[in-house]
Amino acid sequence: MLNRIDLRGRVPSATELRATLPRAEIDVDAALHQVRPVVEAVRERGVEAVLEYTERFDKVRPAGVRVPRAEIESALTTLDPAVRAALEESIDRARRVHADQRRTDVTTTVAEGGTVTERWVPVERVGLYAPGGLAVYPSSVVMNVVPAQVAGVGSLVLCSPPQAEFGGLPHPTILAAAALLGVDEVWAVGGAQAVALLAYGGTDTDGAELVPVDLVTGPGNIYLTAAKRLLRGLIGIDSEAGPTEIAILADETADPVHVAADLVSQAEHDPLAASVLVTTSEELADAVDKELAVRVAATKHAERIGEALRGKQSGTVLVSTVDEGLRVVDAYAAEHLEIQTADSRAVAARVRNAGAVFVGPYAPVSLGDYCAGSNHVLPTGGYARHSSGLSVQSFLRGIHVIDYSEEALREVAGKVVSLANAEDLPAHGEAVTARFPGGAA
Ligand code: HSO
Ligand code: ZN
Repeated sequence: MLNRIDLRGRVPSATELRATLPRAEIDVDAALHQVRPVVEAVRERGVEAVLEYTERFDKVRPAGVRVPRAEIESALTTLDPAVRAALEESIDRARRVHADQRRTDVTTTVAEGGTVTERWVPVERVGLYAPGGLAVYPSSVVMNVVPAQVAGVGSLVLCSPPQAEFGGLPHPTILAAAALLGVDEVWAVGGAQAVALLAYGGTDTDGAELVPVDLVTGPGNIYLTAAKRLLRGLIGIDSEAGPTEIAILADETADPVHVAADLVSQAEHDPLAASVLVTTSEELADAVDKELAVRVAATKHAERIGEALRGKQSGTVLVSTVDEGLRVVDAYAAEHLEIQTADSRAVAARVRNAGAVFVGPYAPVSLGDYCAGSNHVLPTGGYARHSSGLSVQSFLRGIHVIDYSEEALREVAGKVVSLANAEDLPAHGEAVTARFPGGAA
Protein backbone atom coordinates (compact mmCIF):
# COMPACT_ATOMS: atom_id res chain seq x y z
CA MET A 1 0.00 0.00 0.00
CA LEU A 2 2.82 2.42 0.87
CA ASN A 3 5.32 3.45 -1.80
CA ARG A 4 8.65 1.82 -1.07
CA ILE A 5 12.12 3.33 -1.21
CA ASP A 6 15.01 0.90 -0.71
CA LEU A 7 18.06 2.63 0.74
CA ARG A 8 19.70 -0.50 2.18
CA GLY A 9 23.46 -0.19 2.00
CA ARG A 10 23.37 3.18 0.24
CA VAL A 11 21.93 5.86 2.49
CA PRO A 12 22.78 9.16 0.75
CA SER A 13 23.90 12.42 2.38
CA ALA A 14 21.42 14.48 4.41
CA THR A 15 21.02 16.96 1.53
CA GLU A 16 20.32 14.22 -1.01
CA LEU A 17 18.02 12.49 1.47
CA ARG A 18 15.88 15.60 1.76
CA ALA A 19 15.28 15.44 -1.98
CA THR A 20 14.66 11.65 -1.97
CA LEU A 21 12.33 11.26 0.99
CA PRO A 22 8.58 11.49 0.47
CA ARG A 23 7.17 14.92 1.27
CA ALA A 24 4.10 16.88 0.24
CA GLU A 25 4.65 19.96 -1.90
CA ILE A 26 2.70 22.73 -0.28
CA ASP A 27 2.90 25.97 -2.22
CA VAL A 28 1.97 28.62 0.32
CA ASP A 29 3.20 31.36 -2.05
CA ALA A 30 0.57 30.33 -4.62
CA ALA A 31 -2.14 30.75 -1.98
CA LEU A 32 -0.84 34.27 -1.21
CA HIS A 33 -2.47 35.58 -4.40
CA GLN A 34 -5.87 34.38 -3.25
CA VAL A 35 -5.40 35.54 0.29
CA ARG A 36 -4.09 39.07 -0.38
CA PRO A 37 -7.48 40.54 -1.47
CA VAL A 38 -9.17 38.95 1.56
CA VAL A 39 -6.66 40.52 3.93
CA GLU A 40 -6.94 43.89 2.17
CA ALA A 41 -10.73 43.84 2.34
CA VAL A 42 -10.72 43.05 6.07
CA ARG A 43 -8.19 45.83 6.66
CA GLU A 44 -10.40 48.32 4.81
CA ARG A 45 -13.89 47.20 5.72
CA GLY A 46 -13.44 45.10 8.88
CA VAL A 47 -16.33 42.91 10.03
CA GLU A 48 -18.45 43.74 6.98
CA ALA A 49 -15.81 42.07 4.78
CA VAL A 50 -15.42 39.21 7.27
CA LEU A 51 -19.12 38.42 7.01
CA GLU A 52 -19.01 38.47 3.21
CA TYR A 53 -16.12 36.00 3.11
CA THR A 54 -17.72 33.88 5.82
CA GLU A 55 -20.81 33.58 3.64
CA ARG A 56 -18.69 32.64 0.63
CA PHE A 57 -16.31 30.18 2.30
CA ASP A 58 -18.23 28.84 5.31
CA LYS A 59 -21.67 28.96 3.67
CA VAL A 60 -23.30 30.72 6.59
CA ARG A 61 -24.02 34.36 7.41
CA PRO A 62 -24.21 34.92 11.16
CA ALA A 63 -25.69 38.18 12.49
CA GLY A 64 -22.38 39.00 14.15
CA VAL A 65 -18.92 37.57 14.68
CA ARG A 66 -18.35 37.85 18.44
CA VAL A 67 -19.75 34.78 20.22
CA PRO A 68 -22.02 35.82 23.13
CA ARG A 69 -20.77 34.68 26.53
CA ALA A 70 -24.05 32.87 27.19
CA GLU A 71 -23.36 30.63 24.16
CA ILE A 72 -19.93 29.69 25.52
CA GLU A 73 -21.40 28.80 28.90
CA SER A 74 -24.34 26.87 27.48
CA ALA A 75 -21.97 24.79 25.31
CA LEU A 76 -20.47 23.52 28.54
CA THR A 77 -23.82 22.52 29.98
CA THR A 78 -24.66 20.41 26.92
CA LEU A 79 -21.20 18.80 26.67
CA ASP A 80 -21.11 14.98 26.94
CA PRO A 81 -19.80 14.22 30.47
CA ALA A 82 -17.23 11.71 29.16
CA VAL A 83 -15.82 14.33 26.75
CA ARG A 84 -15.81 16.89 29.56
CA ALA A 85 -13.84 14.54 31.82
CA ALA A 86 -11.39 13.81 28.99
CA LEU A 87 -10.90 17.51 28.22
CA GLU A 88 -10.33 18.21 31.92
CA GLU A 89 -7.71 15.47 32.07
CA SER A 90 -6.05 16.83 28.93
CA ILE A 91 -6.01 20.37 30.37
CA ASP A 92 -4.67 19.19 33.71
CA ARG A 93 -1.79 17.20 32.20
CA ALA A 94 -0.91 19.98 29.77
CA ARG A 95 -0.92 22.53 32.61
CA ARG A 96 1.47 20.38 34.65
CA VAL A 97 3.93 19.93 31.79
CA HIS A 98 3.77 23.56 30.67
CA ALA A 99 4.10 24.91 34.24
CA ASP A 100 7.55 23.31 34.34
CA GLN A 101 8.55 25.25 31.22
CA ARG A 102 8.29 28.63 32.97
CA ARG A 103 11.48 30.67 32.68
CA THR A 104 13.06 32.52 35.55
CA ASP A 105 14.79 35.85 35.05
CA VAL A 106 18.57 35.49 35.07
CA THR A 107 21.04 38.19 36.12
CA THR A 108 24.69 37.93 35.09
CA THR A 109 27.27 40.11 36.85
CA VAL A 110 29.56 40.91 33.93
CA ALA A 111 31.90 43.19 35.92
CA GLU A 112 31.74 44.74 39.36
CA GLY A 113 28.76 47.09 39.21
CA GLY A 114 27.72 45.88 35.77
CA THR A 115 24.85 43.46 35.29
CA VAL A 116 22.70 42.14 32.46
CA THR A 117 19.36 40.62 33.35
CA GLU A 118 17.22 38.63 30.94
CA ARG A 119 13.64 39.40 31.93
CA TRP A 120 10.90 37.18 30.52
CA VAL A 121 7.77 39.12 29.71
CA PRO A 122 4.56 37.63 28.29
CA VAL A 123 3.16 38.91 25.01
CA GLU A 124 0.28 41.25 25.88
CA ARG A 125 -2.52 40.08 23.63
CA VAL A 126 -2.69 36.83 21.68
CA GLY A 127 -5.08 35.44 19.06
CA LEU A 128 -5.45 31.67 19.06
CA TYR A 129 -6.87 29.75 16.16
CA ALA A 130 -8.72 26.42 16.31
CA PRO A 131 -9.52 25.03 12.85
CA GLY A 132 -12.81 23.60 11.62
CA GLY A 133 -12.72 21.94 8.18
CA LEU A 134 -12.48 18.15 7.91
CA ALA A 135 -12.54 17.82 11.69
CA VAL A 136 -13.04 20.08 14.71
CA TYR A 137 -10.25 20.37 17.20
CA PRO A 138 -11.18 21.23 20.79
CA SER A 139 -7.85 19.58 21.68
CA SER A 140 -6.08 22.35 19.74
CA VAL A 141 -7.88 24.93 21.89
CA VAL A 142 -6.25 23.25 24.91
CA MET A 143 -2.82 23.12 23.25
CA ASN A 144 -2.87 26.83 22.36
CA VAL A 145 -4.54 28.25 25.44
CA VAL A 146 -2.62 26.35 28.13
CA PRO A 147 0.92 27.55 27.29
CA ALA A 148 -0.37 31.11 26.72
CA GLN A 149 -2.06 31.16 30.12
CA VAL A 150 0.93 29.59 31.87
CA ALA A 151 3.17 32.23 30.27
CA GLY A 152 0.94 34.90 31.80
CA VAL A 153 -0.58 36.34 28.62
CA GLY A 154 -3.12 38.85 29.91
CA SER A 155 -5.55 38.94 27.03
CA LEU A 156 -6.57 35.98 24.87
CA VAL A 157 -8.99 35.78 21.98
CA LEU A 158 -9.98 32.55 20.31
CA CYS A 159 -11.11 32.35 16.67
CA SER A 160 -12.72 29.33 15.07
CA PRO A 161 -14.80 29.08 11.90
CA PRO A 162 -18.58 29.34 12.16
CA GLN A 163 -20.51 26.17 11.38
CA ALA A 164 -23.72 26.34 9.36
CA GLU A 165 -25.24 23.43 11.32
CA PHE A 166 -24.71 25.32 14.59
CA GLY A 167 -26.34 28.55 13.46
CA GLY A 168 -23.08 30.28 12.56
CA LEU A 169 -21.35 29.59 15.87
CA PRO A 170 -18.10 27.63 16.14
CA HIS A 171 -18.55 23.95 16.96
CA PRO A 172 -20.04 23.56 20.47
CA THR A 173 -17.12 21.38 21.63
CA ILE A 174 -14.75 24.23 20.74
CA LEU A 175 -16.87 26.61 22.80
CA ALA A 176 -17.03 24.13 25.66
CA ALA A 177 -13.24 23.78 25.66
CA ALA A 178 -12.97 27.58 25.78
CA ALA A 179 -15.36 27.64 28.75
CA LEU A 180 -13.36 24.97 30.61
CA LEU A 181 -10.19 26.98 30.06
CA GLY A 182 -11.74 30.26 31.15
CA VAL A 183 -11.52 31.92 27.74
CA ASP A 184 -14.48 34.24 27.32
CA GLU A 185 -13.57 36.12 24.14
CA VAL A 186 -14.40 33.97 21.12
CA TRP A 187 -15.04 35.13 17.57
CA ALA A 188 -16.68 32.96 14.92
CA VAL A 189 -14.30 33.50 12.03
CA GLY A 190 -12.01 31.19 10.10
CA GLY A 191 -9.22 31.10 7.54
CA ALA A 192 -7.44 34.18 6.21
CA GLN A 193 -10.28 36.44 7.43
CA ALA A 194 -9.54 35.37 11.00
CA VAL A 195 -5.85 36.26 10.82
CA ALA A 196 -6.64 39.60 9.18
CA LEU A 197 -9.28 40.47 11.78
CA LEU A 198 -6.89 39.53 14.59
CA ALA A 199 -4.13 41.64 13.06
CA TYR A 200 -6.15 44.76 12.22
CA GLY A 201 -8.98 44.52 14.76
CA GLY A 202 -12.55 45.46 13.98
CA THR A 203 -15.98 46.38 15.27
CA ASP A 204 -18.78 43.81 15.26
CA THR A 205 -22.31 44.52 14.01
CA ASP A 206 -23.43 45.11 17.63
CA GLY A 207 -20.50 47.40 18.43
CA ALA A 208 -18.27 44.81 20.16
CA GLU A 209 -14.59 45.64 19.57
CA LEU A 210 -11.90 43.19 18.56
CA VAL A 211 -8.70 44.83 19.78
CA PRO A 212 -5.76 43.92 17.49
CA VAL A 213 -3.45 41.21 18.85
CA ASP A 214 0.35 41.06 19.01
CA LEU A 215 0.74 37.37 18.18
CA VAL A 216 -1.33 34.71 16.38
CA THR A 217 -0.80 30.99 17.01
CA GLY A 218 -2.53 27.81 15.99
CA PRO A 219 -2.71 25.49 13.01
CA GLY A 220 -4.99 25.86 10.01
CA ASN A 221 -5.26 25.25 6.28
CA ILE A 222 -3.04 26.68 3.56
CA TYR A 223 -5.05 29.94 3.36
CA LEU A 224 -4.65 30.58 7.06
CA THR A 225 -0.94 29.85 6.73
CA ALA A 226 -0.65 32.21 3.75
CA ALA A 227 -2.39 34.97 5.72
CA LYS A 228 0.04 34.43 8.60
CA ARG A 229 2.95 34.72 6.16
CA LEU A 230 1.46 37.91 4.71
CA LEU A 231 0.81 39.58 8.05
CA ARG A 232 3.97 38.45 9.81
CA GLY A 233 5.73 41.51 11.15
CA LEU A 234 2.53 43.40 11.97
CA ILE A 235 1.81 40.37 14.17
CA GLY A 236 4.08 37.61 15.42
CA ILE A 237 3.21 34.08 14.36
CA ASP A 238 4.13 30.59 15.51
CA SER A 239 5.79 28.32 12.99
CA GLU A 240 3.81 27.86 9.74
CA ALA A 241 1.82 24.64 9.95
CA GLY A 242 1.50 22.28 6.98
CA PRO A 243 -0.32 18.94 6.77
CA THR A 244 0.43 16.62 9.68
CA GLU A 245 3.20 14.00 9.51
CA ILE A 246 4.06 10.82 11.34
CA ALA A 247 7.35 8.96 10.87
CA ILE A 248 8.01 5.66 12.59
CA LEU A 249 11.50 4.22 13.00
CA ALA A 250 10.97 0.50 13.58
CA ASP A 251 12.96 -2.72 13.61
CA GLU A 252 11.87 -6.37 13.61
CA THR A 253 10.75 -6.11 17.27
CA ALA A 254 7.92 -3.70 16.37
CA ASP A 255 4.34 -4.92 16.27
CA PRO A 256 2.95 -4.40 12.73
CA VAL A 257 -0.53 -3.83 14.15
CA HIS A 258 0.70 -0.91 16.30
CA VAL A 259 2.75 0.52 13.44
CA ALA A 260 -0.13 0.31 10.96
CA ALA A 261 -2.66 1.74 13.43
CA ASP A 262 -0.43 4.74 14.11
CA LEU A 263 0.28 5.39 10.41
CA VAL A 264 -3.47 5.33 9.78
CA SER A 265 -4.25 7.56 12.77
CA GLN A 266 -2.43 10.63 11.45
CA ALA A 267 -3.46 9.98 7.84
CA GLU A 268 -6.98 10.57 9.15
CA HIS A 269 -6.35 14.33 9.34
CA ASP A 270 -5.97 15.16 5.69
CA PRO A 271 -5.55 13.55 2.26
CA LEU A 272 -2.20 15.42 2.22
CA ALA A 273 -1.08 14.02 5.60
CA ALA A 274 2.18 12.06 5.51
CA SER A 275 2.76 8.62 7.03
CA VAL A 276 6.33 7.38 6.71
CA LEU A 277 7.76 4.11 7.96
CA VAL A 278 11.55 3.77 8.20
CA THR A 279 12.53 0.21 8.95
CA THR A 280 15.39 -2.27 8.99
CA SER A 281 12.95 -5.14 8.50
CA GLU A 282 11.44 -6.00 5.13
CA GLU A 283 9.21 -8.55 6.90
CA LEU A 284 7.81 -5.79 9.11
CA ALA A 285 7.25 -3.56 6.06
CA ASP A 286 5.30 -6.37 4.34
CA ALA A 287 3.27 -7.12 7.47
CA VAL A 288 2.46 -3.41 7.92
CA ASP A 289 1.29 -3.16 4.31
CA LYS A 290 -1.03 -6.12 4.84
CA GLU A 291 -2.36 -4.72 8.07
CA LEU A 292 -2.89 -1.28 6.47
CA ALA A 293 -5.11 -2.75 3.79
CA VAL A 294 -7.35 -4.32 6.44
CA ARG A 295 -7.42 -1.33 8.79
CA VAL A 296 -8.05 1.30 6.13
CA ALA A 297 -11.01 -0.63 4.73
CA ALA A 298 -12.50 -0.95 8.22
CA THR A 299 -12.15 2.61 9.49
CA LYS A 300 -14.60 5.51 9.16
CA HIS A 301 -12.54 7.97 7.08
CA ALA A 302 -11.17 5.32 4.71
CA GLU A 303 -11.27 7.59 1.68
CA ARG A 304 -9.01 10.40 2.86
CA ILE A 305 -6.79 7.96 4.76
CA GLY A 306 -6.29 5.85 1.61
CA GLU A 307 -5.48 8.98 -0.35
CA ALA A 308 -2.93 10.10 2.26
CA LEU A 309 -1.25 6.69 2.48
CA ARG A 310 -1.03 6.27 -1.30
CA GLY A 311 0.10 9.86 -1.82
CA LYS A 312 3.68 10.66 -2.78
CA GLN A 313 4.20 12.21 0.65
CA SER A 314 3.85 8.78 2.34
CA GLY A 315 5.97 5.67 2.05
CA THR A 316 8.22 3.01 3.53
CA VAL A 317 11.98 3.49 3.56
CA LEU A 318 14.09 0.35 3.96
CA VAL A 319 17.46 0.76 5.66
CA SER A 320 20.16 -1.72 6.72
CA THR A 321 20.66 -0.62 10.32
CA VAL A 322 18.98 1.47 13.00
CA ASP A 323 21.91 3.91 12.71
CA GLU A 324 21.07 4.45 9.04
CA GLY A 325 17.43 4.78 10.04
CA LEU A 326 18.39 7.57 12.44
CA ARG A 327 20.15 9.41 9.60
CA VAL A 328 16.99 9.09 7.52
CA VAL A 329 14.59 10.31 10.21
CA ASP A 330 16.94 13.17 11.11
CA ALA A 331 17.00 14.28 7.47
CA TYR A 332 13.21 13.99 7.30
CA ALA A 333 12.69 15.93 10.57
CA ALA A 334 9.16 14.70 11.18
CA GLU A 335 6.52 16.56 13.10
CA HIS A 336 5.92 13.33 15.07
CA LEU A 337 8.51 10.56 15.29
CA GLU A 338 7.81 7.21 16.93
CA ILE A 339 10.69 4.93 17.91
CA GLN A 340 9.57 1.32 17.89
CA THR A 341 12.85 -0.58 18.14
CA ALA A 342 14.71 -2.67 20.69
CA ASP A 343 16.17 -0.32 23.30
CA SER A 344 13.87 2.45 22.08
CA ARG A 345 14.92 4.91 24.82
CA ALA A 346 18.57 4.82 23.78
CA VAL A 347 17.62 5.21 20.11
CA ALA A 348 15.23 8.09 20.92
CA ALA A 349 17.96 9.88 22.86
CA ARG A 350 20.02 10.06 19.66
CA VAL A 351 17.31 11.76 17.55
CA ARG A 352 18.33 15.30 16.54
CA ASN A 353 15.44 16.50 14.39
CA ALA A 354 11.77 15.95 15.27
CA GLY A 355 8.86 18.02 16.55
CA ALA A 356 8.15 15.40 19.22
CA VAL A 357 9.52 11.90 19.84
CA PHE A 358 7.30 9.06 21.04
CA VAL A 359 9.27 6.28 22.73
CA GLY A 360 8.45 2.58 22.63
CA PRO A 361 5.31 0.55 22.01
CA TYR A 362 3.01 2.42 24.41
CA ALA A 363 3.46 6.01 23.29
CA PRO A 364 1.35 6.38 20.13
CA VAL A 365 1.05 9.85 18.56
CA SER A 366 -2.66 9.91 19.47
CA LEU A 367 -1.64 9.96 23.13
CA GLY A 368 0.34 13.13 22.46
CA ASP A 369 -2.52 14.57 20.41
CA TYR A 370 -4.78 14.51 23.45
CA CYS A 371 -3.58 13.41 26.84
CA ALA A 372 0.20 13.02 27.24
CA GLY A 373 0.61 16.55 28.60
CA SER A 374 2.93 17.48 25.72
CA ASN A 375 1.90 20.06 23.11
CA HIS A 376 0.51 18.92 19.76
CA VAL A 377 1.14 22.13 17.81
CA LEU A 378 4.45 21.03 16.28
CA PRO A 379 6.71 21.97 13.35
CA THR A 380 5.88 20.28 10.03
CA GLY A 381 7.47 20.20 6.57
CA GLY A 382 11.02 19.71 7.91
CA TYR A 383 10.78 22.83 10.10
CA ALA A 384 11.76 20.62 13.04
CA ARG A 385 15.35 21.13 11.81
CA HIS A 386 15.19 24.70 13.11
CA SER A 387 11.96 25.19 15.08
CA SER A 388 10.17 23.89 18.16
CA GLY A 389 6.56 23.16 18.87
CA LEU A 390 4.33 25.51 20.80
CA SER A 391 5.41 26.00 24.41
CA VAL A 392 5.33 28.60 27.16
CA GLN A 393 8.39 30.11 25.47
CA SER A 394 6.33 30.88 22.35
CA PHE A 395 4.38 33.45 24.40
CA LEU A 396 7.32 35.14 26.14
CA ARG A 397 9.88 37.70 25.09
CA GLY A 398 13.26 37.93 26.74
CA ILE A 399 14.18 41.55 27.45
CA HIS A 400 17.80 42.36 28.28
CA VAL A 401 18.08 44.87 31.10
CA ILE A 402 21.51 46.55 31.24
CA ASP A 403 22.51 48.16 34.54
CA TYR A 404 26.07 49.59 34.83
CA SER A 405 27.52 51.89 37.49
CA GLU A 406 29.79 54.85 36.66
CA GLU A 407 32.84 52.81 37.61
CA ALA A 408 31.77 49.77 35.61
CA LEU A 409 31.25 51.96 32.52
CA ARG A 410 34.56 53.77 33.07
CA GLU A 411 36.37 50.44 33.18
CA VAL A 412 35.17 49.34 29.73
CA ALA A 413 34.94 52.84 28.10
CA GLY A 414 38.17 52.47 26.10
CA LYS A 415 36.97 49.20 24.55
CA VAL A 416 33.67 50.75 23.45
CA VAL A 417 35.56 53.68 21.88
CA SER A 418 37.95 51.33 20.04
CA LEU A 419 35.11 49.28 18.58
CA ALA A 420 33.13 52.42 17.65
CA ASN A 421 36.16 53.84 15.82
CA ALA A 422 36.75 50.50 14.09
CA GLU A 423 33.22 50.76 12.69
CA ASP A 424 33.75 54.45 11.80
CA LEU A 425 30.98 55.43 14.20
CA PRO A 426 32.87 57.87 16.44
CA ALA A 427 29.65 59.40 17.87
CA HIS A 428 29.05 56.04 19.52
CA GLY A 429 32.33 56.38 21.39
CA GLU A 430 31.59 60.04 22.18
CA ALA A 431 28.36 58.99 23.94
CA VAL A 432 30.61 57.20 26.43
CA THR A 433 33.46 59.75 26.73
CA ALA A 434 30.91 62.58 27.21
CA ARG A 435 30.26 61.03 30.64
CA PHE A 436 33.91 61.35 31.60
CA PRO A 437 34.99 64.89 30.67
CA GLY A 438 38.25 64.49 32.56
CA GLY A 439 39.03 61.23 30.68
CA ALA A 440 37.86 57.72 31.46
CA ALA A 441 41.20 56.22 32.42
N1 HSO B 1 -2.01 15.32 15.19
C1 HSO B 1 -2.44 16.68 15.09
C2 HSO B 1 -3.17 17.17 16.32
C3 HSO B 1 -4.50 16.54 16.57
N2 HSO B 1 -4.80 15.26 16.41
C4 HSO B 1 -5.62 17.13 17.03
C5 HSO B 1 -6.06 15.06 16.76
N3 HSO B 1 -6.57 16.19 17.15
C6 HSO B 1 -1.22 17.57 14.83
O1 HSO B 1 -0.22 17.39 15.76
ZN1 ZN C 1 -3.64 13.82 15.25
